Amino acid sequence: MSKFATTSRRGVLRAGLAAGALLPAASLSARAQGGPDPLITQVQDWARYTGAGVDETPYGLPIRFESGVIRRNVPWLTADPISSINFTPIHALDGTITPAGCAFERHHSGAIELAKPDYRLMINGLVDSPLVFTYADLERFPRHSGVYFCECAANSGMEWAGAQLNGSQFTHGMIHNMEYVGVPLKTLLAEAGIRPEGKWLYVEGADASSNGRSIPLEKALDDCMVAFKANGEALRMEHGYPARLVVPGWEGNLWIKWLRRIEVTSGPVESREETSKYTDTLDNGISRKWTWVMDAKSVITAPSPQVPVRHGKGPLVITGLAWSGRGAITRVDVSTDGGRNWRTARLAAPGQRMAVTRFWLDYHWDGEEMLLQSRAMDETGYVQPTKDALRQIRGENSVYHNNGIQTWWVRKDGSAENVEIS
Ligand SMILES: Nc1nc2c(c(=O)[nH]1)N[C@H]1C(S)=C(S)[C@@H](COP(=O)(O)O)O[C@H]1N2
Ligand SMILES: [Mo]
Repeated sequence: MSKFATTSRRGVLRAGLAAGALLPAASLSARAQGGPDPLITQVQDWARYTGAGVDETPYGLPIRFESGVIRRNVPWLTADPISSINFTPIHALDGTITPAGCAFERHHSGAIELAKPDYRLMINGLVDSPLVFTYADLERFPRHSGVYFCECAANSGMEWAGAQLNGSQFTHGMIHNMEYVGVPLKTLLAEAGIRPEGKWLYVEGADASSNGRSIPLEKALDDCMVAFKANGEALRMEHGYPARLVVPGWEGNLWIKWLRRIEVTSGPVESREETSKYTDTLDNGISRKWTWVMDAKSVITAPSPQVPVRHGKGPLVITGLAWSGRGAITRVDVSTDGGRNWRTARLAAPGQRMAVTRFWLDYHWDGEEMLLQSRAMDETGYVQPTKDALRQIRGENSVYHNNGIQTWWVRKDGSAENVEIS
């Protein structure tokens, strides 16, 4: 109804001003299109009528024109959506924070609905006093906040044998970056009191898979957190509502969702998730375990296969994401010729440790083909390797921890494809 209400005075005024202010641009566009642009010369419906009332969207979704910016999966990748993965549309985002509604999900036995009153967190094992916390208990401890990336160790795992999936969403979208609020794990552990023999934790979730993992005590006492808010609001069900473990810089599999139990142990449990899975089989057939840290990595999100260049030569913004589990990204270089020459990109907000960093390269495109690559460096001096260099160490039997340099081939018509150069 409100759409057909009488024009408000403010609406008319705003339309009048806008038309006046945009006149120089209107004459430009008239020249380009061979006629006056009605978007400039005529009052549009959105200025003629009032818009939606405040109560029509009590909790909003993106405007319908952005309905393609969604998590997507690769159907052939897993046998069943209950134990599967979908991908963050990183190609369509900018800045660094991942909106929760399109942040990738990975679960081993489905996402569970666990209400706050039913939530319990147990700490047992080598502690002075075994404890059980309710959700309300957790809220009474001093809180901590931090922005961290969570990357599944299998991110880019399909690319070991060569270029596979056409889009940064699919090659690099098993990552999200959110602002968490929660209680430092060390606070809760201190409450229980760790006995001297306690050197490791075994952490598990309330879901059927439990996703149990061993974490060395040193990391737990350093920067781990039991988080209950992400990007200001309660965690989404699929991300572990009402509480999950945040393990900054370490592989996503350790970020236990629906966290239900923390056992202090003297040694690692060697559970399924850290033996048969999440180990890295090397060229000689021997599997390396405890590859916890996510090494520095980057990807150009646009242009990329899902984001072709839609204009001719001239100004072109090349942008992407970089991150390192060892600290802050200090530099990102971009190549347009497959790694022969490099230019240093601009970092939007440098210095954010274990969080995603946005980079932009303000480029002048000559309209010729490009082989686009980005190369990240972190505060430890580590430089993101080429895929060839990585394969020399790791062989081709790996799945996890593929942080090799990605190449997009941009053709003269602006379309882009996932390729590898050697
Ligand atoms: N309880 C539980 N925690 C879990 C999982 C799970 O299946 N169950 N999956 C793990 C894996 S493999 C990853 S990569 C991350 C994914 O977190 P997300 O779903 O918020 O993206 O959660 C981890 N924590
Ligand atoms: Mo994962």
